[in-house]
Amino acid sequence: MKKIKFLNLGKHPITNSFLSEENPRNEFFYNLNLVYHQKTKLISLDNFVSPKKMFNNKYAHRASASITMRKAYENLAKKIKKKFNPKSILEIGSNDGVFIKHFSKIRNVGVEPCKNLANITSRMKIKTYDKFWTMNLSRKISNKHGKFDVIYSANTISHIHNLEETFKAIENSLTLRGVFILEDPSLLKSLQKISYDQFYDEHAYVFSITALKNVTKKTGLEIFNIEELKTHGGSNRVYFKKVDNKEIKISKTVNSHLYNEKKFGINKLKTYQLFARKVRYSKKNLVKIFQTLKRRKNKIIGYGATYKSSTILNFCQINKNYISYFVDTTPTKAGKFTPGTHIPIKKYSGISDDVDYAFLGAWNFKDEIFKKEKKFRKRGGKFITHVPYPRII
Ligand code: JHZ
Repeated sequence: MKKIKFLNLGKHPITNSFLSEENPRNEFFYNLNLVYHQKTKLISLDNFVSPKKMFNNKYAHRASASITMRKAYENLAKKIKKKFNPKSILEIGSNDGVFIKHFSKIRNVGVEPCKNLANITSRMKIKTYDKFWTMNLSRKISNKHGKFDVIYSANTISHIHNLEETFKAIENSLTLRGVFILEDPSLLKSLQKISYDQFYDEHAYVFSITALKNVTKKTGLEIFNIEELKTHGGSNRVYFKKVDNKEIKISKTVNSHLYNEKKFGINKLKTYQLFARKVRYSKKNLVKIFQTLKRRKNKIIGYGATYKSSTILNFCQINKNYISYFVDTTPTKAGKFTPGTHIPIKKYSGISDDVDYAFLGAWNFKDEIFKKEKKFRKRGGKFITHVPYPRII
């Protein structure tokens, strides 16, 4: 299958490798290049990083770290119960249990290859397999627990390299009338917002509906509904059913998404070449903002040491010379250093009075953060963002 390179984002470290020492020896770097797959219209990284290097016993991200997400998962659990009334549910990438814990009254099983996270849900008495999702695991789980009425996976399928096996294994674990619900960042939204930070080692793919339709063709699954979400800067919640299940009707949302994507040019290489030009322009302007503020002796910190921001910092070479430190609410990131750029991360306890500007690493939580940081903004403190274009807000 032919793939065409359209953007070179340079050398990048493992985004999950928050460093215990400032200048470690032998930090691992790989080339972050984006490619367009001519046949399927998938957008992916050119070279995948080994899953074992990324998803390990020291996985830092906690899905429950923000109020926005905790509420979103609680509401979704209510919605799924009402709509599908499942007797069993499986979650692929169950992280710290923020979603699956709402299904304690039915058969609930988690799959989570990061052992430190799997231990959290195991302690909650949720049967959790600390393994990667494969056909073998799907068979093993089905033999032990039966098939599932709902399979849910947020921000995980885009991390798995072998898509055909992944979807076939999901099909294998679903009951006849079962539904699979996937949530992942939207390619269309990433292109529109020039949020190239959606591309990093873990995000092997950023999905369009067009590509998802193409790659699931031979897997026995088909899309029957799509919801647009604000989470993670713009995501799609995509509902799949078995092709043989004719009871569920295909909603108009499917064709309207395909139409909108086609209109935008998702199927055309030149759309990505234009995106690449916009990314390089965005970098130039973001660096200019940092340089100007630093020249004027402003104190700049980072707000939210996200995985996404790793792409920005490493691509734009924004390091300690520009950002004094990051603040982040995640306990496992506190006291560490950002991968590649080695900026210290402090445990969040408000923004200190000497800070003039804060770079919004967690721009996808802007509303939640602005609500929390009224005092900082009132005293003249400002945020720097690169989405949809570099500016001070
Ligand atoms: P957040 C991770 O990416 C990795 P990241 C992963 N690959 C993925 O796909 C997405 O999640 C879903 C902090 N924060 O969710 C908490 C504050 O400090 O955007 C988090 O460290 N204060 C699985 O890292 C980070 O920001 C706050 O007020 O890009 C947010 O990370 C808030 C709201 C957040 O995902």
